[in-house]
Amino acid sequence: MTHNLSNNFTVVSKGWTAVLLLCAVNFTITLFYIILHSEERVTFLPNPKMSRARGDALGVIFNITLATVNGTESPEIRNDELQTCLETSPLLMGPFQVQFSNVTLEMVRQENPELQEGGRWKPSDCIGLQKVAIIIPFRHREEHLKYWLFYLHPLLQRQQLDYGVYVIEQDGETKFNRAKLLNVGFAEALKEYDYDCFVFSDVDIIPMDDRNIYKCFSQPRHIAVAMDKFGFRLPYNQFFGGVSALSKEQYLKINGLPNNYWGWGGEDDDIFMRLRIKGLSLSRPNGVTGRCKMIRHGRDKHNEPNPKRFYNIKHTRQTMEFDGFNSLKYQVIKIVKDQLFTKIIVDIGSQ
Ligand code: UDH
Ligand code: MN
Repeated sequence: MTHNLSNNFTVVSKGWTAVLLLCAVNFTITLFYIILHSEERVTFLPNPKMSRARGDALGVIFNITLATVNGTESPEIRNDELQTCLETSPLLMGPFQVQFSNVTLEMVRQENPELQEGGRWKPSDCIGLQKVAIIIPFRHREEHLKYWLFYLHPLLQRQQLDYGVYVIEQDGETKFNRAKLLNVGFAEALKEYDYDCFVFSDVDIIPMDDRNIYKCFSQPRHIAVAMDKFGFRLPYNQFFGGVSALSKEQYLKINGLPNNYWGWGGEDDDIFMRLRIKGLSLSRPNGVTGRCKMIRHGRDKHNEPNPKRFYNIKHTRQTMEFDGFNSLKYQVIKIVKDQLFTKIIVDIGSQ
């Protein structure tokens, strides 16, 4: 009898130990799940510093969320642990006011302390969806450049792009050649970083909605589709001017941009022809998201309308094979690294 009792006791006690062990395993698994899950949420949340600097509603929401998830600040996340940013950035605000007054370069530098030298930036809490080089053709437009930098740096950061800003300045006073400068920008930016997308932007065009993403799409992207100077609509259906984006592959497929458009006009239509000839089509934002402002200006010296542009556009099919990236020649005079941009001063010759 005594023997039986002690036997029963051992059986019962073994049962309890097993139950306790199961509880412990269950608890550990749950704990692991909670830790993993909370890290995922932290990774996808917006960059706190950036939102706070802007003082926008998102920043406030973010701080509260972060505090509940983590108790304190986001921990340093190592680069090899980063996940790709969300397809749609959670930092986008939609439409915003654009006006041209009271901006200095120093102000823009102070407002963008996270920029790496040369106007480079990438998200710190996720991997940017694309590596984008923004190429700006430039000469004597310092006044416009500061507004561009003032609006575009915060916008590109809200879009969570891994980007760099390249200002390609034509040296001397020969006839301006926008498309050739853009070709130089493509070549020079690629020497610095493995960019996979190139946004070609006039210095005087500012988007009015950050949902108009400065990145590349499966088809060449026209970005400045609703400019104020054209009554917020396309001037004509084939228009590819102002701001547009080509992936590295799309650019190379059309042998880059023409080098033979000296003076104003026609080069954007030539690019459109190149795309059409190579069987590419256009991708565009809608007319609301695609609103842009152009800073009002007169005609520049040494950029008079190019009388040859109509003749050139008619012959793109033939000329594009030997005039473009494969025939590009230029001489870099100087490279200036500013906090806000990389300026490349270049001799592109003359007509
Ligand atoms: N650009 C310069 N310097 C120049 C010429 C052109 O930086 O001397 C660049 C700049 O990025 C500019 C872009 O080339 O945004 C395109 O040139 P643009 O702004 O002159 O072209 P747009 O079509 O102007 O805007 C046409 C002339 C406007 C005359 C209007 C008179 N009412
Ligand atoms: Mn302009």
